Amino acid sequence: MTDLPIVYAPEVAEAMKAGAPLVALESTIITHGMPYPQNVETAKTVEADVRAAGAVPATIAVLDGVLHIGLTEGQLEALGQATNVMKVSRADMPVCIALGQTGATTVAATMIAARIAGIRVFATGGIGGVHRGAEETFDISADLTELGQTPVTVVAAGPKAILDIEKTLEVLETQGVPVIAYGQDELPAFWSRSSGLAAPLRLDTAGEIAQAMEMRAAMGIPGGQLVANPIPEADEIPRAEIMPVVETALREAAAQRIAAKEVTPFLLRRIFELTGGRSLTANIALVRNNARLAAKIAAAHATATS
Ligand code: PSU
Repeated sequence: MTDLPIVYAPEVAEAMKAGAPLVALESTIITHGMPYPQNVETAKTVEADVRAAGAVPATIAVLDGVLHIGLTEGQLEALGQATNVMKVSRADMPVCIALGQTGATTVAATMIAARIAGIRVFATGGIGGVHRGAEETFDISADLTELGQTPVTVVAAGPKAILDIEKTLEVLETQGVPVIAYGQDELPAFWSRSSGLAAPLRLDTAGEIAQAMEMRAAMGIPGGQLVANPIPEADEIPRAEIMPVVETALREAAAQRIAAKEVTPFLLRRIFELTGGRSLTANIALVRNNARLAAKIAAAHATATS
């Protein structure tokens, strides 16, 4: 049998032994979601937010063929500046590890790694979903099917507004994934608190979200939960402002025939340029907000199961 090369950061290993709350964090947002140096600064700040909220952060990445659960500051810094890092999902993470390569984990890959490590809660910015025009391209993120099969609660700020949000909700429903808006009825849409669509479920406390996760496990239902946490009001870009920018970026992506894994990084980069950096400020604020909520959910879960 081939063993999985896996390394736990000391802080993570200690928390696991003590049954302390842990929050998984992904690395694609560092390598493909934000420019340097804001990517590394944000990764460090988000880890500090998790600690301040009483949990231990575990940023996940594949470094030279080893799955890391928790990164040192030096590793974060190196990853944030590295070029030609793979963006790995369910399909390519085993290949990346087998060949000794370096890969940043998407939501799907981070969920798999969190499951292996026994981490139940994970914070990110926004999940991948059904891209516009998917009826032609079949471009549907593997994040959605992962949520249907891997038992991790993912805290995001809702589907990115670059997606077809209605179709994303449909696929999540088919996959049996509870989509839970936190503290409001409407589904948030990443940079905006509003999407124009009602969320399938609403919960108002971290404790309730942890209870729902535990009940799912008790019933033997596979899969995770998606928590859609609205961006703080002070940081949001209202829908009316962001949507025309999104449309422009989408038109450019189509004209340049950007496809598959390149679509999301291309759109995030163009929206950053078109908003004069405002989309990045919002992105950083929403990730931090998600990290804080994830830490509270992890703490409630640790208390309930200790
Ligand atoms: N959240 C962000 N920025 C990102 C992502 C999430 O704020 O870049 C990444 C996640 O890793 C997610 C990926 O899995 O975008 C979606 O990519 P795709 O649409 O190719 O599945």
